[in-house]
Amino acid sequence: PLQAVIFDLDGVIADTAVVHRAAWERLAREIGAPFDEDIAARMKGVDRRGSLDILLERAPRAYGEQEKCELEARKNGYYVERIESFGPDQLLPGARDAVESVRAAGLRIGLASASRNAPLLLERLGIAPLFDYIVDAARIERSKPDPEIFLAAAAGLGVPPEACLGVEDAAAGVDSIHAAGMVAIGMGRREDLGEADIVLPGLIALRIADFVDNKNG
Ligand code: B16
Ligand code: MG
Repeated sequence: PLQAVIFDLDGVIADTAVVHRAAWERLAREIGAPFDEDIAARMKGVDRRGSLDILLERAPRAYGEQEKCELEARKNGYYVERIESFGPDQLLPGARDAVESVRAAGLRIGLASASRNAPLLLERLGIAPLFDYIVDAARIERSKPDPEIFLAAAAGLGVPPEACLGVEDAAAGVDSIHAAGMVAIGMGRREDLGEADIVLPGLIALRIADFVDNKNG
């Protein structure tokens, strides 16, 4: 039976996927690297270095380790500048209700965000106390689609992976959930989330009761 729901943050709970994208696009312009829909889709849900490596695949020149760190810091500066002014208004529709309905159903709640800015963002959104366990992205070695982050969330909650449901907006995240042995709910468009077990337009459409075993039924 279902015991926990593990949420991704960017693009599921908060409207930050577009902010990450805009920051990468600005950096791409500055270094003369191409940026298109394909690159944006591949970057989604992938950690900072993984995203930078995708951006640099078609950059006009190669970058050394120290330069890569500088580019990451520059992109993060653009991102943080925007989320500093975020508040509860930047929660995606239905996000708070969805998380609270999971709690009301007696399930545990985890956060599996690759973002090192997740603690700041949760604070700004005013929902940090709703989570039983938040994975520390800085301690995750392998980016989504590797299962490490969702497995770490399940372990932190003290729940076996097969009793968890994962919620994601990115293809890499859906693959991470599946590799962890969990059921994947995708948020967004079916064509972006082909492998998801169920696709909903957003958390506003999540009815957690549909996923909880009904002992009387
Ligand atoms: P940061 P999620 C991911 O968060 C974002 O989807 C992805 O675009 C970003 O590159 C990654 O976090 C790292 O974020 O640079 O803030 O550490 O979707 O896993 O919540
Ligand atoms: Mg995401």
